[in-house]
Amino acid sequence: MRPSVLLAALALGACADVGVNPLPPVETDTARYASPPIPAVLPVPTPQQLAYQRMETNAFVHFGPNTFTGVEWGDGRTPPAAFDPSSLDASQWMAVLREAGFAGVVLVAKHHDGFLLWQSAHSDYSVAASPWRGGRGDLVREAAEAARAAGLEVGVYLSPWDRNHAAYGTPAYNDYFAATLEELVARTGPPFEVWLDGAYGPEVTRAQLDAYDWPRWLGQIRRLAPDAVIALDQDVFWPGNEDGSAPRDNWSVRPDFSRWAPYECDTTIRTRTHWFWHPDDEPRSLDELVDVYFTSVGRACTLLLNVPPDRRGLVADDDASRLAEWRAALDAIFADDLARRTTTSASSVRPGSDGWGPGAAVDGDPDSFWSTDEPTGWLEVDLGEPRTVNVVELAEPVRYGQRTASFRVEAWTHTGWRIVTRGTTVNYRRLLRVEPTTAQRWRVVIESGRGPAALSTVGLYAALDWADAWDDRLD
Ligand code: FUL
Repeated sequence: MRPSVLLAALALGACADVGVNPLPPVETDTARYASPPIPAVLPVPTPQQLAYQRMETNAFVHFGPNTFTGVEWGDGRTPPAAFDPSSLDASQWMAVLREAGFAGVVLVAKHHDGFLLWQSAHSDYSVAASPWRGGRGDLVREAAEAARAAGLEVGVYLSPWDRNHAAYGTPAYNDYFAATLEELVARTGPPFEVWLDGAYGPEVTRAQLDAYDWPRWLGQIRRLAPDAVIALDQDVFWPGNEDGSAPRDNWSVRPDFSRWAPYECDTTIRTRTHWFWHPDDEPRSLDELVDVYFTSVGRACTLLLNVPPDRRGLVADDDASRLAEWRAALDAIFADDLARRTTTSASSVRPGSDGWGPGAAVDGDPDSFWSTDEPTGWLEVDLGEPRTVNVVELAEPVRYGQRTASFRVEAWTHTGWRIVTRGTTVNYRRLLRVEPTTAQRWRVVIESGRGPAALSTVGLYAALDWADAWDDRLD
């Protein structure tokens, strides 16, 4: 991680909180969350945060003058003539992204070089000055329309650090930034996410950073896009790396438990440090990208995977085929949940749970859940016959707060219950890669937690083709 990025995160008032105190004070608010009847443990997600977490995988699109000059951080002096994709087709991007299973796409509308990918009334440094489409193209509008037509939600990235704008670092820049935000949202329609990147280079002074009018910009986003989550470190948080990896012990809360704070794992499909397309880069291996899924989505972190279009203005063929392989691999891994609608039993069931017993954890409905009256308990799944399993999926109903602090997964053998794996947090979703284990009866034991134990999902999968590859990556 670049120190500038960390400093910027600190400047925003919230750096990554890896390894939060696992047994925090418990506050409950039964009255506000009485239906269905389980006491909420605070904090709970906002509806926007919950909707965002349910998206699970989104794509990031970095494209601009840097694509053509081969740099990552343009200095803001690249002539607009450099921006000249030969056959740009945003609907091709969106078809690839949709096929790959992404729920949304975050468009980089202005990177640090200050070049605007839309027709703006407030700057000449934009697509309007480029040869692309004779200077009449509006990439933000076009990409947003193509995304929505493909069924993808749209988010926007607008860099506060601007290496082109003459007023950068002065109060006048705040007006410019606010005006461009307004234009941007008018073009994209309501975004699901607004990404205000905190990065800046060594030439930036403290006084320039202090001149940013965060309260104004954030207030403006809340007004223009009330359903959006704001990154970084406002509604969704950066986990402290760009590898696509969240901590195994992942509490989606601020360290003082004052509010809900889910992670977003941003990483890139090509060479790790490259967000823009470069001719010599290759897509990361399928193995690595499957790993990314388990270390992000599998640890309750929404994945934001960057897929940068090439100089033609198309998603490169090798990226498109790697994404298709990735989707196929994930579909195959999760094709058959062996636990779905099997026989279940539990240590106890919370009275008045709307009829939701342990079966609610294997019904495929993320909104129904098993719960007890105690912070500990177990839920057993009987598969009817011995099956070999190497992926375990758990989830808890985080709508009512995050509770599990430690758990273990066990399989019944002729000598009794054998521990297959153990962990700390379950959170929104937990995927555990375990040694292939053959058993008919499986159980999840919640060993400790905040408030009554609850599980909305227990899933068991046989992804045995991957067993060798995962040998050194087991949970
Ligand atoms: C960083 C930026 O500096 C990179 O260029 C990229 O946009 C990444 C997603 O965020 O802070």
